[in-house]
Amino acid sequence: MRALILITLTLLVAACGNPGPRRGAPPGSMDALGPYKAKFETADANGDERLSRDEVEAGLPELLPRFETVDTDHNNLISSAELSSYLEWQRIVKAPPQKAQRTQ
Ligand SMILES: [Ca+2]
Ligand SMILES: [Ca+2]
Repeated sequence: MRALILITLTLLVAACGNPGPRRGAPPGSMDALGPYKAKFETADANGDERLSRDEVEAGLPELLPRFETVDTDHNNLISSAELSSYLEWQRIVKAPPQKAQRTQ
């Protein structure tokens, strides 16, 4: 009986308590923005967690030439998810290629 209770408790803990493997910040999380988080929040003048073209021009002008690229759903607003996806993509593109050769 005691073993049955233990097994039941173990299964319950496994079912409820295991959040699965962590993959960093969830998509759209402000944490994924890294150093851009503060810039995004500062540029977001009306606090709707999205940047209009005017807000980008005033607060993140370096992003303005890439506005259409970052605004993937073309709603003329850049969400934190769109910006973090863009930054992640930039990080991958700019990463130096892995060298397969070994030094002896
Ligand atoms: Ca805004
Ligand atoms: Ca958008």
